[in-house]
Amino acid sequence: MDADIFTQLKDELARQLDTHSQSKRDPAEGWVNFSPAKGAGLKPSVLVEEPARAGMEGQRPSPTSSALRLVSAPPTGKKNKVSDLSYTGTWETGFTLTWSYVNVGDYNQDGTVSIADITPLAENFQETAEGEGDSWRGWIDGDGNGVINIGDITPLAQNFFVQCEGYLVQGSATGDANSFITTANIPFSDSSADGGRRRFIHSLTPTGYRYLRVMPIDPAGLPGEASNVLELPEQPPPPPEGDPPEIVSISPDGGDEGTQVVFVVELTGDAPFTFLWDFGGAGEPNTSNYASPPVTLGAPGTYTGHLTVTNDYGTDETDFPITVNPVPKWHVTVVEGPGYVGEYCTLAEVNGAPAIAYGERLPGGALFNIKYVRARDSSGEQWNTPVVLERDVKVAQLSSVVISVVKGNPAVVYSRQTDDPFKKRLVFMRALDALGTSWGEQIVVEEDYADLVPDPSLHGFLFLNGLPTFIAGLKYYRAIDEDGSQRWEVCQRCSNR
Ligand SMILES: [Ca+2]
Ligand SMILES: [Ca+2]
Repeated sequence: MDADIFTQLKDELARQLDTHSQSKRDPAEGWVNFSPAKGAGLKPSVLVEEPARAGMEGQRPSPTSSALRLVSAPPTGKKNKVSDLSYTGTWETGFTLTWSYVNVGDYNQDGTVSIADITPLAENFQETAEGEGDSWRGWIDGDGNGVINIGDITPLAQNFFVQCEGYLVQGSATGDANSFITTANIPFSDSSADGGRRRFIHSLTPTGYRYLRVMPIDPAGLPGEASNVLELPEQPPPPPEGDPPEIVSISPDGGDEGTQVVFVVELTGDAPFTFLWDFGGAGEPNTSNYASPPVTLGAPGTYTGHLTVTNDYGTDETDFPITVNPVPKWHVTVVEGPGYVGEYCTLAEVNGAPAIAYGERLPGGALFNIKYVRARDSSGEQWNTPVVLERDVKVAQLSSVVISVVKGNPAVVYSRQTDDPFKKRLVFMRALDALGTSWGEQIVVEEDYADLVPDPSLHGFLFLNGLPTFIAGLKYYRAIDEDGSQRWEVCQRCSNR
């Protein structure tokens, strides 16, 4: 810094202060006799002591020190008005106020307009401040002409010894200028400059007011120029009083597959409630708004349901486990298909495995193949290729193909139409081996057995007392030899006729 510039600024300040003080203040006694220190810092000796920091709002301290020549004053006047007070936040989160420090002439932003504020002027002398806004240079261009120049001494002189001790944050319920009361006192030291304008940040949660302003005070607590007034949004009404839902328990925790269960929640809180159930895929329906929804459980497994309960005062939600237990079921194996297979069928155990005799209805519907098939294993999981016992048979209606084991080998009896439509023939066949791979000749048990009723049915094919026996309608048939290969006899007509 050029000492000449400093001297020039200092002289101008002295001249202006002299003029200024004659009209507004006591003569600036003691103002003379200062000079810039040589070297770095260039802090001019302050010829005026600061007033005692009373810290008592509204009370100006009496000048007790003989060295006290000037009495401080808070920033006042239109140009010293904080006009950028703003807020962020909500009633829920609370509000944060920000504003910029305003004290015209306090170029070094130390809170006081004093001789020390010449230094930044001197250091930046003749620099442009055009478009600098809130930067350091924008601030020290006190007369706002876009250049740091001798003219910036004038605001300094006019506000000489104006002091900002801090800011009062004031709230009002109505916004009326006289209704603001102080809610916080923010000391000057709470601000930060960060290379530009000094700023204040203050967080608060208003109670009973929604209009806010800040007010600079001097060390004596005297208020200066009030800032712009903020109007906060209207405070939302307080939440209604009542207990939110709290889920205590949910039952049941599962059930058997395919069964319907009704889920019930035990909860506390004030009715009415709304419910949102999600059963996590455990059954149908998968979601419900019922308080106690019925659900038909689906596939076995472990599922995670979710329940949300809401009332006017809040919400509670929770996961809950649903275990769907498997139910033992019949094991089903399709023996033969497709086609019209499986009419007139009967089942027997043949050498330790299930075997079936049955009819296969042929295309056209009038004729059948009489077939035999045995499983490869005792549990009937795998089946052999069916053996055709007789082709193109017209099976007597409401009759059957009955199977049994005769002298160690599978055997069947079935009924069929003869060429005479009024006659129904009973046929016996026995396999030549224990598994039924190959079969013997047809034995006609009776050429026309339907003489009692039109459609006697076949049942109860047994190897009884060493002889194959069965019934057809109420006629009881028994072979005369153990493998049924000889003539059969009708032992008894089991009726009164
Ligand atoms: Ca200053
Ligand atoms: Ca200027």
